Amino acid sequence: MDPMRGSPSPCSSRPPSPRSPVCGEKLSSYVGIEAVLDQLKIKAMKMGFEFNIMVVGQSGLGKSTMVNTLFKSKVWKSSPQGLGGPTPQTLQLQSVTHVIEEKGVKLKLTVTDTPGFGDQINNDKCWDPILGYINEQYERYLQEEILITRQRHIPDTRVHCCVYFVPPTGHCLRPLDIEFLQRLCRAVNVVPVIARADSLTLEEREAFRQRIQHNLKMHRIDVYPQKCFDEEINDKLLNSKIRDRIPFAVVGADREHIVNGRCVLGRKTKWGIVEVENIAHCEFPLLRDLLIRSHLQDLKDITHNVHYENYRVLRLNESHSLPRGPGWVNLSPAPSGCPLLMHKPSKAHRRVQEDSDDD
Ligand SMILES: Nc1nc2c(ncn2[C@@H]2O[C@H](COP(=O)(O)OP(=O)(O)OP(=O)(O)O)[C@@H](O)[C@H]2O)c(=O)[nH]1
Ligand SMILES: [Mg+2]
Repeated sequence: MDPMRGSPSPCSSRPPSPRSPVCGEKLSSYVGIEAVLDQLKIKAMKMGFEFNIMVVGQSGLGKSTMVNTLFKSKVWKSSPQGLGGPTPQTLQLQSVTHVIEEKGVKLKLTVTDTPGFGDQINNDKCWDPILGYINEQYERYLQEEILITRQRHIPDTRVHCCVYFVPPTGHCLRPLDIEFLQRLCRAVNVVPVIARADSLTLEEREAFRQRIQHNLKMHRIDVYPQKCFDEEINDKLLNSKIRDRIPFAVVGADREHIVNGRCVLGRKTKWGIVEVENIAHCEFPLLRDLLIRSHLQDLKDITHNVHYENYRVLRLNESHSLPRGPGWVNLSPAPSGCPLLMHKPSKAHRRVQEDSDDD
């Protein structure tokens, strides 16, 4: 037991016995239900957490640099091997996984880097490989889930959040971004960011942000955190503050510099250093806090209860006409190269799923 917090030590494998009633507390009225929180905490700490992020955007916007920034930034202090030197162009989808441990809590963080799109003469269907990958992970999970003897813990490679890089043109969203985002938002949680924000002045950033927000609204692109999933007043307050700041204006860097005796991640320019973790310089800390500190579990819940659920329903409906036999759980192959178009889920739909999960 941790004497300071009155909670069980994370190393203890058994939940603590319920607290003895304090003097004056009625013996008969105390059951010890609160101990369930400790039980959940111990279980969660033993299992650890899995979280998968994907970065998407046009070539050269700093996606690979951002992956390195995430891993090198101060919360994790873990430097993947092979970093240093110029970042090569990404030519295929690749994932980097690190297990990060803080105060006894383990997080298996996977970031999937994708090749830039949009530099072909014909950018038709340039979203196919990315949507194909997202659906492939849903399919994997589904195939495991429908097995008669399924694993107790299904490895989760589903993309919980897709960070979409908008080029810092200072104008508005391009038709290609609009088309891509419309498709992406139906399949996954999307957090748009203004890439290479150091190329815009503070006024330009703000005006660009507002124009992008307007574009998103006009084209009904429902980025994360989606308004329809705010469940209570506190969610609403917090999320509406986040919605006002989205897209975050981010800067990526994987080099460390000494500023006033401190070692900081940043981009060295002739006139000074742009510090990526300094909120006065860019909004990378807001992005990181949203992803890890405040909304990690919510991103996972929406992925499971909404996006994956849509995929599952569609796939099971598709296979409904299959004859039932000994192998009836086998689904027909997922349509390749043609990501499923999904309807916007209702809040009620998500609730129903959550209820059934609780059961
Ligand atoms: N000014 C500025 N340059 C950046 C930023 N982030 C990355 N860069 C630079 O932009 C160049 C391209 O960065 P990458 O991270 O390779 O870009 P990418 O989006 O992964 O490119 P592809 O792999 O081709 O899709 C590199 O020289 C980076 O150092 C940023 O926030 N600001
Ligand atoms: Mg790259």
